[in-house]
Amino acid sequence: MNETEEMALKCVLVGDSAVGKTALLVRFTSETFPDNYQPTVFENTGVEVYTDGVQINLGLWDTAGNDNFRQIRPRSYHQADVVLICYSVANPNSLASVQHKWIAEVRENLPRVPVLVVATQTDLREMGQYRGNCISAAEGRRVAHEVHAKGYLECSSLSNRGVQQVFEHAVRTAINQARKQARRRMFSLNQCRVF
Ligand SMILES: Nc1nc2c(ncn2[C@@H]2O[C@H](COP(=O)(O)OP(=O)(O)OP(=O)(O)O)[C@@H](O)[C@H]2O)c(=O)[nH]1
Ligand SMILES: [Mg+2]
Repeated sequence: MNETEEMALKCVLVGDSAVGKTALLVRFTSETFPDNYQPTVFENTGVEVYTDGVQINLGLWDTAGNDNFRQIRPRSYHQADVVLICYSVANPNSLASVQHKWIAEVRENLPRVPVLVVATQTDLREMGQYRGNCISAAEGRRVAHEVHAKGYLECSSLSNRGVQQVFEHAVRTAINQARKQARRRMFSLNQCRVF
């Protein structure tokens, strides 16, 4: 990331198959919702966003939840600034995977990059066969805390709730991390001068 007037950030989405990573990206970038499920292999796109008057070129990297493509994922992690680990509130296995699979894989590839846990498909709490059996926000937040995520967000791409906030939060988190690192670099430079 370079911190000039125009900034470039890379955001990677991971999580189990069919939790709604692609739908989240499609909703955010094109204001539409893809009904049909087409498993992702590897995709990336970019959008321009503005945060606090700074223009940011936000690279969005979609990955495959399916483990047949796990060899490809490290390419997506390369030089990422923030990672969104997604799970579906209607799928308890996908939340278990956040704890038992995704955080380990992300940390192996990106030991210090901030992670956000993102709950998807929250509309299913209110309608359909999963109504009444979905994972609560409190449970999701507990897991986010356990994996030392920098934040926890909820969204529904279908009903377009919380989508914008996910990416706003991702951008702010990445910027904060970059500023912290810059301060640390400055501090160690000053120490070099003192000793
Ligand atoms: N009800 C509901 N369904 C959703 C939502 N988001 C995605 N879906 C549906 O869930 C299915 C899977 O969505 P995808 O976005 O393709 O899932 P994915 O996580 O990208 O899956 P992989 O590419 O295999 O890793 C599709 O049929 C979507 O229409 C949502 O917010 N609410
Ligand atoms: Mg996908």
